[in-house]
Amino acid sequence: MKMAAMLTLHHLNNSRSQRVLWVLEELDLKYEIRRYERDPKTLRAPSSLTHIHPLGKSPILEDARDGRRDVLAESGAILEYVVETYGQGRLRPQAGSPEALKYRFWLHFAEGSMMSPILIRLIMGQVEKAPLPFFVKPIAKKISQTVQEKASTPEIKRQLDFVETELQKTPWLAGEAFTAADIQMSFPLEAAQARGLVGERRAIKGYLDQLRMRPAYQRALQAGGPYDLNYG
Ligand SMILES: N[C@@H](CCC(=O)N[C@@H](CS)C(=O)NCC(=O)O)C(=O)O
Repeated sequence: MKMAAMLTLHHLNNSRSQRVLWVLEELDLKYEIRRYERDPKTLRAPSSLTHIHPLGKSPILEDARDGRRDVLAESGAILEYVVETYGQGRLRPQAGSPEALKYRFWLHFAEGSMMSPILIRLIMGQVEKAPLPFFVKPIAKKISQTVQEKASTPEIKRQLDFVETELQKTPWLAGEAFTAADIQMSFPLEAAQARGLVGERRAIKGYLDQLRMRPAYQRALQAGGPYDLNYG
């Protein structure tokens, strides 16, 4: 049975907020969605989000319970909170186990390390496509390529190779059981795949297929609306 309504997700289209929807669906929690649309030109979130949290980024989760109202930002922190508060032991390994160490690692790695080179690549791609005077374009392209060669491409490769090796050992990132760390890692991995970066890494490809087959993943997609991974 769903719990009493107390959770409100401030959801931006095409965003990391999709993962919060997914964890809420996995746990069969009742929640409300407030929708926000990116500016079609700048892709930025509307300023109304800053009224909910000063950073103005999505996801933001509000939880009103026991006479208090908490406003949470940062997807990894939100997932951890939801699982700890409402999971009743689901979606996380037993505290103190080796799996719990892995769980924590992947929860942090997704945003703390893996998204950075992907975002550098995205931004550099935008620099190359920007409407610039024709004589500046080759310079912009050169800068973009140099930054990518030095800062993002080798890093993305190293990270994906690492994920691939880990997924050859166990079906899920924290071990034998699916956890919220898999939800958190789905975004950088799907973003990498959408950019053709996963290549022939079979363990990652199979893993992503498994993630997408989960009914809660699909319900979250229906609830969240359009989901295009070519956004930051
Ligand atoms: N590390 C943060 C990133 C939050 C973030 O950058 N969200 C993006 C959407 S994926 C956003 O709100 N972008 C719109 C903007 O910056 O105006 C998290 O995982 O929650």
